[in-house]
Amino acid sequence: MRILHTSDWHIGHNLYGKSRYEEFEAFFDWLIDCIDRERIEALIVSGDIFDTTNPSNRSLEIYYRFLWRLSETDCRYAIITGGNHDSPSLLNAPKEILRCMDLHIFGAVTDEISDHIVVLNNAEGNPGAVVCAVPYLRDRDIRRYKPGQDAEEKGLELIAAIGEFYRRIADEAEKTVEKSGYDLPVIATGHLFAAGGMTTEGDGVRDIYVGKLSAFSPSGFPDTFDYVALGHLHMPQKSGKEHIRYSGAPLPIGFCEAKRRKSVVVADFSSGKTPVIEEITVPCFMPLYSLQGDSAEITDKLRDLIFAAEKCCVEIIYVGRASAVEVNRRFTDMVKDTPVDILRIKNLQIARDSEASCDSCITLEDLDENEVFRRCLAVNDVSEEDYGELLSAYGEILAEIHEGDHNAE
Ligand SMILES: [Mn+2]
Repeated sequence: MRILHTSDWHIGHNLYGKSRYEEFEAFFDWLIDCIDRERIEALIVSGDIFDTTNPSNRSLEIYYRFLWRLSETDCRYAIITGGNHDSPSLLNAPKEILRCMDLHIFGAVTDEISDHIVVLNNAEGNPGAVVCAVPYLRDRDIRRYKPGQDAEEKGLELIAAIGEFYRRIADEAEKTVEKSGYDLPVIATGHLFAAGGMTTEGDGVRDIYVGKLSAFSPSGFPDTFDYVALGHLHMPQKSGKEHIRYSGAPLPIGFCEAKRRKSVVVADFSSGKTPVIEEITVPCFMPLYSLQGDSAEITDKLRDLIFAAEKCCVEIIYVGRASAVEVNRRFTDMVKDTPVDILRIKNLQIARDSEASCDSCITLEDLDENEVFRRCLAVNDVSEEDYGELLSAYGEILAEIHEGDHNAE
């Protein structure tokens, strides 16, 4: 059984307002080719299918077109699980019809743990592997509300509940293996932040645990699992052990990821329960460049890019004394009618000066919602002692906004 593991597609993501539909289409063309070439028999997608809980119709079209094309390949199964960016009810809406094509959707956890077990048959029609399909586990799905708990207690309880869920599903998988009469490999999925995971600033990974002190330890995954296909972190990485992995996002989610290699993972179980694991590099469909320097340096770099005549997106970090208006005009005039698209110009000098004097030159784009709230606390003379409670309450509100399944009814 050959399995391809990917996650964090974030279909519909835009980069500073620039839509990326062509990149998504190019990625799915490549993925279909890759699935053919690698003779993949099952596809696992570990959450964050869409970038928002309310994706555009174009995003939906790209997703369904991909699923249809997948059904035309020799890949017999897809296991698609929800992430913290997804609307569970949106993913689940076409669940029944997709199941007819052996495309199995898990928007959120259900009360019945056996619903989350999928037996994959091999080419001969015999059981070949068992998948424990676990989507992003929301606090309200797996933990009972108790009044009066602080953020840390809630966080620790949530982590314990996640561990308990994996233990229960591992037991269920073992029963399924026993019933099958074969010595089957067990594969689990997850969309969570495993302790020790790597992120970079600006890579679009949104905090999911309100109590920041806790993260799920990869040693909490039962030994029953022969492979754990994780999503949530956008950099490809192992989590403690060889067989517990984040595939990472296939497209860079921000300029900070411009030079990072993107990949998907192939896990091959043809020689037994220990998989042979291989990372396959995803090509870059739209080069991103972050150019930093004074006017002359940036002008040179832009000239090189224009000369190369390759479609690309650029972020400019300008260090110098010229006014923002002048800088913007100079560089946007330069790239006019060329394949170079400037998405963002940041004036580092003005930003530095303003930190020392006034805030008027920092735009909202430079701050995330947590930073805005911290500034609001400071302006309102809230004492630092009260920050903790207020920040965690604010975190809960943000989680409700980001993760609320607003069209569920
Ligand atoms: Mn993600």
